[in-house]
Amino acid sequence: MTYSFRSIALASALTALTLPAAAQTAWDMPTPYGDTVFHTMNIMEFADDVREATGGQLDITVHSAGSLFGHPEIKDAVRRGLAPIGEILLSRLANENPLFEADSIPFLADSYADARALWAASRPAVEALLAEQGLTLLYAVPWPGQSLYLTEEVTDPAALQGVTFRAYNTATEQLANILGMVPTQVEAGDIPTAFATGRVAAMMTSPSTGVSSQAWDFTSVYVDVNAWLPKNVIFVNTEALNALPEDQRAGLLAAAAEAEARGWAMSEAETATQIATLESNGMTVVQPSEALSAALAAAGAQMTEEWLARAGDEGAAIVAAYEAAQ
Ligand code: PCA
Repeated sequence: MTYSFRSIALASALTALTLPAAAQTAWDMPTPYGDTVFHTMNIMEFADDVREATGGQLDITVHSAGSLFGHPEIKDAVRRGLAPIGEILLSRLANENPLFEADSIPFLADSYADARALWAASRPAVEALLAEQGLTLLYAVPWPGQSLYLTEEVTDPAALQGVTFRAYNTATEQLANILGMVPTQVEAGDIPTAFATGRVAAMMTSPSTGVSSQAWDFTSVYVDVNAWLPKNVIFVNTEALNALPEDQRAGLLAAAAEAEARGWAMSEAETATQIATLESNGMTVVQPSEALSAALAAAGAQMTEEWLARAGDEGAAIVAAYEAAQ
């Protein structure tokens, strides 16, 4: 039997019609922080990179500032598959396991080099704990060092007694309690309202969050304590990851590795510029007094000890690996 050119052309046209189109995937990505925050800007770039690497086949829509799920809901939303991918502050999971809050202990790792070494030492444990919940860690990026925002300069740590304090995880709550302050949990986006309504009068956060919340509107002194660099983590529902075609999965992982490197550089680069922005908006930038430094260092030592007691052998192994790398 011979085929005419016409029937061959027709047959291949029909084959083309019945071939499945390359699968396109649309992912919603809930994140906690606002659009002007460098973490969110980095994630937007990550989503662009993923689109580019996959020829538009994997299309991530970022829902910033807790607009799709609130910060406390994001991890479980991704675990349950309500959203395939998301971002949270890692230490918000401290109630599940103390290994998640190693990066929020004052002065355990208070430079970018130390933060990198601590992350290298703790990453395998964090990955394994998330994997148990059906989550795959994609990347982590630290905030700049955490410093103290006050309405007036404090040189004697006794002056902090009874001052209301905005906390964002259990570690900041513990620190406040040790210093005799009165902590209240407040999401980053609610900071201006919490100060304006008198719920809190002091906080410790990065210069990045100081700028994004316009801290000069409600505090006047930035005490450059630079005590720890807590990280945001970006993670994906493992089933959703495995359901991607191989090339899309590879594109996603490559973009994540790039976002991790870029995010650490962005964080480090904006530390000085954001402190300068606080200052140019009228805040006084001071170094901590000796007495305040000593009180904060003592609080850090106490929190390290208490964390080691909570985190057991695994915590001790992380600290040992971290110290060996320094
Ligand atoms: N900003 C976030 C977490 C740490 C930081 O620098 C916040 O204040 O909520």
